[in-house]
Amino acid sequence: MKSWKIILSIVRSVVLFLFMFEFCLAKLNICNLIKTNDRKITPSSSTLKIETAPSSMACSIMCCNLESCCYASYDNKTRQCILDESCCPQSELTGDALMMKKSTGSLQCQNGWLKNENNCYFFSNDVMNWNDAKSVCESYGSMLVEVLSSFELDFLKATATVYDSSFWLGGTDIEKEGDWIWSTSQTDITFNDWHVGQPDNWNDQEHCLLMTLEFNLEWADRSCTDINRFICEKSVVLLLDVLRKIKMTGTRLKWWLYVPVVIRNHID
Ligand SMILES: [Ca+2]
Ligand SMILES: [Ca+2]
Repeated sequence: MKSWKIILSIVRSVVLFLFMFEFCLAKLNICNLIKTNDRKITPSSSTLKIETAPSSMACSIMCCNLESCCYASYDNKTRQCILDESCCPQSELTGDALMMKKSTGSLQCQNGWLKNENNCYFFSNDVMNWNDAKSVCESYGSMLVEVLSSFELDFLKATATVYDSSFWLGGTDIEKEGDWIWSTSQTDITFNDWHVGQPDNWNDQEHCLLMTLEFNLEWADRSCTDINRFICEKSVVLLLDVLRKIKMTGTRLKWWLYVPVVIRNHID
């Protein structure tokens, strides 16, 4: 009986540890800090706190945990951590310090993907029909792009202009004629950039959404079997995703060792 109790208490501790661990990481996830070497904040009226911290990482975390903090600086010699609410604080040159700006933007996109806000976008070189394009995006752990704002649209158009190509987007009315939805999220297309006179369901056979060069990159409905380039979209990789990947690839014994490295890569 006693050994059962011991096992139960060990299991409980492990579960609690894992829960706390993920919770703490989730908190860190939302705070990415961009560093500037050889400078420190000059204390001023916008300074929130001046504290002693054991490391620049600890100083970064203090800034992450303080909502009004925009910039932190850490002096390796004096161990002084200065938190400032200004996103453009007064600063001075000093060889032993570094400054860290809090960014709501998160980590980076993988090679070949472009970052805009908190999403990564892949503009294909290959051409294929709409269904194949959707499958390829899914095989990348992403979706055929869904355009939700003018900010996102401007980014997509600007990039498509550089590539000088038409691109499939993730919209379709294949399920019900005239009911345009984003195929992955199954949500109605409310924000749109249809060219005048589109969608026209020409020949009763146009059910897929193309950002087309023909209309200066405005939208048109086209036959889903047409062959075009396409754009995939996914959220930036967050630390938890990295963690899950490490766990899944079976390096279980070492994954907790990776964590400080992953965090350090981004803030130290
Ligand atoms: Ca249609
Ligand atoms: Ca059309």
